[in-house]
Amino acid sequence: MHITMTTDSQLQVMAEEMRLKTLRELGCFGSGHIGGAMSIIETLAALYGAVMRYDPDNPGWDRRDRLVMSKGHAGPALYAALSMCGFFPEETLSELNVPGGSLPSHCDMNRTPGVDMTTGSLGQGMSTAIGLALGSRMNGWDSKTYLILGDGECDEGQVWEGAIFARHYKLSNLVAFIDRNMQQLDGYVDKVMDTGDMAAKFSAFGWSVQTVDGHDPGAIRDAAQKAAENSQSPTAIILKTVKGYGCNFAEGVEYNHHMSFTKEQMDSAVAEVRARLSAARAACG
Ligand SMILES: Cc1ncc(C[n+]2csc(CCOP(=O)(O)OP(=O)(O)O)c2C)c(N)n1
Repeated sequence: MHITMTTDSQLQVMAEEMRLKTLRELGCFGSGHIGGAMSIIETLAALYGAVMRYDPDNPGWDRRDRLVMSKGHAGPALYAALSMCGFFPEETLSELNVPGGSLPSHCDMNRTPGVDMTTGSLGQGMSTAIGLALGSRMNGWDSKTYLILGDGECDEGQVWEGAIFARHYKLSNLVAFIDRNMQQLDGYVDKVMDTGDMAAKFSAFGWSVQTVDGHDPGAIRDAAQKAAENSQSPTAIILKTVKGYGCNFAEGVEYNHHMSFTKEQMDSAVAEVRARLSAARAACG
């Protein structure tokens, strides 16, 4: 079971709704990981709107597809997606970071319905996603595991150890998205640690590689569907993204990883996204 968004423009509407909910969620808390949440919205819309198999009434269904948000600080974007898919009521989004609540800053599978893996220590999501993919295969399930990595996160050696492992075991049911927004916590990726040509690197590690516009949910859906046809190797999908995309006080700002903001700034960002949402709805006809 999943929401089936058949057209590109429907997926675009879903993405803008998700962006709006994520901003409101962060707005309730007053600060947060805006940059990396905004850059991954269209991927979540494509996955939850048109690609993944899941059942919100049975989040632990063993034959579901799994998502590992390895850049766990983007939890708020995932929570918006999960609420839109019916895993919990939308009102819960106002409880981001509330002590003892179900929506912690970073993803926690023991606290949030629909979160498939606990994350936050960068690099580890590659290993846990591999475990999920291998486990699915050993159980004879046709489930897929989708992994979301940050490009700064790819500084972690664990990512590349996992890349070797996944290729060796031909984990074609594993698809890794790399959020190539070229920024990380303390600045631009090429200044902090230049990771070079990410597509060439994954290709050299034996993965099938695609590169797509990470703000085009239809292109991301198509790339995921193409990956599903590959039975020989894991797939890496490099997402060309902009950190803070669509949030007017974050986009284009060097230090937009974790931000505080005024009510006026957030109101202005929300108003702009509302306008984008109206335009996307109008494009749907
Ligand atoms: C092992 C580890 N080292 C350092 C950190 C601190 N940290 C949190 S987010 C971040 C930068 C992540 O950048 P990137 O992966 O590019 O994420 P994005 O820009 O997409 O948000 C760092 C260094 C961490 N969470 N885990």
